[in-house]
Amino acid sequence: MRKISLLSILVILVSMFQSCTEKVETDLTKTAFIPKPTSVTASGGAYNLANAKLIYVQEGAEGLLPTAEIVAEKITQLTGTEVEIKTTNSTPSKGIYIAISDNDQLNSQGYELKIKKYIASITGADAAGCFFGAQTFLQTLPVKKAESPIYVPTGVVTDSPEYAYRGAMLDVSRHFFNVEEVKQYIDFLAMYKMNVLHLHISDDQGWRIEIKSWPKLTEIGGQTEVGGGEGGFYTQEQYKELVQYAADRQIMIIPEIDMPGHTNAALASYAELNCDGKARELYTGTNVGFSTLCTDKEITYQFIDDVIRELAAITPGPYIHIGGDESHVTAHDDYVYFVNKVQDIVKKHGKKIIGWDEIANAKLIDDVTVQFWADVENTTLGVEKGAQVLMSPAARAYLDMQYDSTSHLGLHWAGYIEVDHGYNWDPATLVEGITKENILGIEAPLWSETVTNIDEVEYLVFPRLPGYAEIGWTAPSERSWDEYKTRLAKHGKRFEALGIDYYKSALVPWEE
Ligand code: TNX
Repeated sequence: MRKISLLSILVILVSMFQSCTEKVETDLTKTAFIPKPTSVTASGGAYNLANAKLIYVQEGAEGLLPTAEIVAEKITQLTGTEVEIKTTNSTPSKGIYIAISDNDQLNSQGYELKIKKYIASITGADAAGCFFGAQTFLQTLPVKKAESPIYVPTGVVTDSPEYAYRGAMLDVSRHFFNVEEVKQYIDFLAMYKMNVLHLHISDDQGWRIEIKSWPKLTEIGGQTEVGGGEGGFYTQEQYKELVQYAADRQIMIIPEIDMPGHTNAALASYAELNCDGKARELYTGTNVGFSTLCTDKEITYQFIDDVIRELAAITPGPYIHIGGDESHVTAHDDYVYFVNKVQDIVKKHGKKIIGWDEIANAKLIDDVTVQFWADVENTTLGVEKGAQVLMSPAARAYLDMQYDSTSHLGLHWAGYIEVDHGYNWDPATLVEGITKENILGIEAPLWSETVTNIDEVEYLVFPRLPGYAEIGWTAPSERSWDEYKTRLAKHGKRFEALGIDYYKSALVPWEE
């Protein structure tokens, strides 16, 4: 008995000594935030995360509850203790507080994070701002479960994004990714304050969304993928589940039906969509530009009307992407006629249009966004016609480009994109004649010809994705590769803790 208590006293003494010798970080400006916030000031103290047993959410702002739940879950993972969520109509003095800000100086999607000794408060210009502020707070925490108390440096972060639209694309057609995998991809975007997931849900190799009025699209067109694997598709219920999961993380899903080219899966499912009335074979290769819908058949537009109607009904966001790229076997006039008609259909169903830069060759209705990927002429033509531009330059922002000639996944038709090359550009000055006023935002697409599962996706996405998130969020005057790479280096451990298989670029001074 006596011996045991002596031993326990010794254990207590040793652990006290250890915690005294562990340095508590009190300088908030040393935190490696990505994307880099507009302003960070330190106040030199420390907030003990043990105070975070309660998260208060402003009463009447129930839209903030998903943010509170995500923060609570993370804290529980790190501390092992349950975190309770409550609504309140007064500002608490202890815990975590999430509320819509009454500071009307905050820009849309902006927030203030104030960390004091007993309370961390996140006030956003809107629900999105609150979520982004919460992500900033989460980046102050250790990456793994800790045995000793967790301290967070005190101070204030004031922040808002450079561009309203910060996205990534996932091609689920060339290879299919299931609901769980797409949720993981959404989590990646959420960590870095990206707010758009563009889902490329139809292409030559696979049709991936249930359309109830055209069931063979998925019964036939969804049954394979590049390399001949079994493919797959989302039921409308599953798609809605993804939309909700994304919305809880302030991410909007933009679905893309690529047309008139990139449509072999549809042409294999319904013979009547082909000009010759003959169904095509399913395709599992990686060529592009060989398929086209029949632009002068009435049924083509009935088909599109049905698809867009069903898709618009389950897509709460304002946009539908109509593709329009690489329609090499559609005659120019037919292409223009087709894109004109499709714009009217999308508009009729209450959605705004995004299309790859080729669509600028058509007449553009109001409120169209042209996604620049390769052709400067097309894009400037789009701007002349009044379109906004979404910046996805293949040579800088394509997540499926290899890092260098040794990369075991990816393509290199637009060049190699090492981590610095992916980071070191400014959307507002990259293309002559396209300035910030024309730009809606930035998007990094991941085409999936060479990636078959989420681990392979991770290798191409990390560590480039945080860089694209920062380009979208942080003013160019505040960004430099030399400084960014030291922050990125500190995220390596974060990737590891999350089980992310990332590319350990030799250009980044990763921390051991
Ligand atoms: C070009 S980018 C494509 C895609 C391919 C991609 C591969 C664009 C609008 N079209 O069909 O998957 O290259 O990098």
